[in-house]
Amino acid sequence: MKKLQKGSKYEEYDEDGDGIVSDEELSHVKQIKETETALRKQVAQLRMARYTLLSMGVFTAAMFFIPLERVEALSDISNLFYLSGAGIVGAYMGTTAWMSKKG
Ligand SMILES: [Ca+2]
Repeated sequence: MKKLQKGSKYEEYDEDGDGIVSDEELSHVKQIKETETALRKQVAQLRMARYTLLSMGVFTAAMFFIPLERVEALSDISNLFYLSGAGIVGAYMGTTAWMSKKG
């Protein structure tokens, strides 16, 4: 009987922990990898949406401490900032809702 090397990275595919990676368990590998990739992507998107929301909050709070003439000079940029930030967060929420509905 063939064995995996000690500390093999494929050990995690032994799902029932009997020390044997069976054909059936190997056939799950692709599915597991796909799920892991999807999960990583989801986490990255969640992080992006979170940081966007956070930076919008910080930006808004910072506005209170910036002299009025600077706020006015920056208004074009800040408008764009809010619109694109809301776009990112909205797209995240939309796709998340759509994906979870799709299953
Ligand atoms: Ca097994």
